[in-house]
Amino acid sequence: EKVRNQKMKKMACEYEKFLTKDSKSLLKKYLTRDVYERIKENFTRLNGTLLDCAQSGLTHPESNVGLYACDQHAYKVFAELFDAVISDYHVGFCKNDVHPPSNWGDPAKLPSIDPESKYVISTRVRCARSVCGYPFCPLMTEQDYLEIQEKLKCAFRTKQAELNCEYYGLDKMTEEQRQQLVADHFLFRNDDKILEDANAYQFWPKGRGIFHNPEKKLLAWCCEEDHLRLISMEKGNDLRGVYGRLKNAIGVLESQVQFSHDDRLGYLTFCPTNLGTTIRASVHIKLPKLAKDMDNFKNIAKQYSLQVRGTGGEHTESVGGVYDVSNIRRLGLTEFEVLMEMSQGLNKLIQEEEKL
Ligand code: ADP
Ligand code: CIR
Repeated sequence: EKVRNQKMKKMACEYEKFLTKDSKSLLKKYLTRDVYERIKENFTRLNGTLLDCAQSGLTHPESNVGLYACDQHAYKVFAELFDAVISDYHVGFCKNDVHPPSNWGDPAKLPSIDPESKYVISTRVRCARSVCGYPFCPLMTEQDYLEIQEKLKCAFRTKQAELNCEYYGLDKMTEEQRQQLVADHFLFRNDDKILEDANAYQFWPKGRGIFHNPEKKLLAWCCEEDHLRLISMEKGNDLRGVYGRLKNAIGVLESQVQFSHDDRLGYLTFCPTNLGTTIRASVHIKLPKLAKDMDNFKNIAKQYSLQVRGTGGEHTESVGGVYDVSNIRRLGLTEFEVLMEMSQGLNKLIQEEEKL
């Protein structure tokens, strides 16, 4: 209780400072004085406070969202704030809406993207899962990190034939190996200030690592932002193949590990932007004409429910004119619908490039 009270005091202080800062974040937009007063003393079963959810956003007014769930219960305990942020980000998903049941559909029925193979360099689809019974990073103990790593290693070992992935712990890797994996876009880093201040890097590199198959087309991140990120990626534009591989692999893992799921919000994740299907389907793409006016590029992308990121992912710049374009919405539609939205939007975006 003492720690909790200290956190509430710190929150009060940081909130007053935050009010004087300029920010376009969703935290700024929805943590109004009224909302703050109503939820400031709430806490989760694990004593997670509003500070544990908002710390990063308060420290970084440049955040897009600025809010994280410290554990699964935070979505209910601070619902007034989370629901507002969620319905703004996942356009159209309102307070009383319910995420549909999982439906990965038939990958072969997806439209092809960039049919003439003129623009797309590589294709990636990822999803996230949280292991049942554990909080998210800010409240995880060192023991939690190690246990989750063990559970995932065990699942991959049992299903070696289907998944065909080896585990490479961050603590066992040489610096050269690590850098190469990052440069090739396979591995995460720990230099994102926004995540650091969300308390996502505690006990680093304990419990962190990557699973991948020999071709590095199926990969899994252990205890990065979420307990598990499962990734399917390859050079080229074969979205059907990439998505199909992810569909099969997550099915196998779900037979081995129990993942946190909510009747209304779908699969639960640390960041509210990842709820629901948790799917981000992206391409690395060069659209040189659109990229000449970045504000316009981002606006057009947004009209097709697409987000533009830099080459190294979130909060990075573009290198050599390569952008990461992916779906914005993950909640309130099925997995298959997410992929349809992304592929149709991308084809429209390519048409816009060709008009210029
Ligand atoms: P996520 O939230 O999906 O993990 P990030 O924005 O943190 O996304 O990116 C993670 C990594 O994946 C980065 O190294 C990024 O460059 C890489 N990446 C994303 N999309 C693609 C793609 N289509 N092809 C190759 N690499 C990609
Ligand atoms: C932020 O607020 O900027 C980070 N917490 C990431 C939010 C999700 N990413 C995104 O919309 N680009």
